[in-house]
Amino acid sequence: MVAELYKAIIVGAPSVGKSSLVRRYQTNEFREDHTATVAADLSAIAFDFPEGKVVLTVVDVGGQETFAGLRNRFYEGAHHLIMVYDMTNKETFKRITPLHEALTDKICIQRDKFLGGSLVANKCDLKNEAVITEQEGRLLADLLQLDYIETSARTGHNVPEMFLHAATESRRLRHNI
Ligand SMILES: Nc1nc2c(ncn2[C@@H]2O[C@H](COP(=O)(O)OP(=O)(O)OP(=O)(O)O)[C@@H](O)[C@H]2O)c(=O)[nH]1
Ligand SMILES: [Mg+2]
Repeated sequence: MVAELYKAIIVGAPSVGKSSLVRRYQTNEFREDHTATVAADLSAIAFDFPEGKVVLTVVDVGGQETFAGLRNRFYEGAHHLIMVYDMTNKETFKRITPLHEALTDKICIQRDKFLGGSLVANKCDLKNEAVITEQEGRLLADLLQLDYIETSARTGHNVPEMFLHAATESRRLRHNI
């Protein structure tokens, strides 16, 4: 059976843990060091839904790149938007709204609907150091019409759920279900 193909983009300020989330999902590893993603990294994640196979291409856009130039084409044709901040770093949270504004101008809008997306509060293993509360996160998610999820690339908490959600929501958008 032919797989359905979808594209998700994962964006946010530098060092929030975008690449770590992808790595945790793909290889079940975690690295303490930070190597800035240059331009963007692509990965493909396959899912078996009862209705058939789904392949989600994940475009992990380097944080520097995201804010340096929105002229690039990484965003085009995306079905799902994953916006990540670091719950221990207020600056990364503040950058979500302007980034969302810039992206909604840029990303495909189907049938006058914005694409679905998630607001990801990463580094929840450091919850005792968090400066953004769950309430603040949920409020912003509601405002931007994103689904709120707390994750940790370090422990793996909610990481499979986050990518499964992206695939499920992408299907929903296409099939109008
Ligand atoms: N404690 C903790 N640290 C994390 C977590 N996720 C990532 N990190 C750390 O945060 C740093 C940045 O992680 P990256 O995944 O490289 O961040 P990024 O968002 O891809 O950064 P850019 O590619 O520069 O945009 C690294 O030192 C990681 O070890 C997490 O869930 N918990
Ligand atoms: Mg990266």
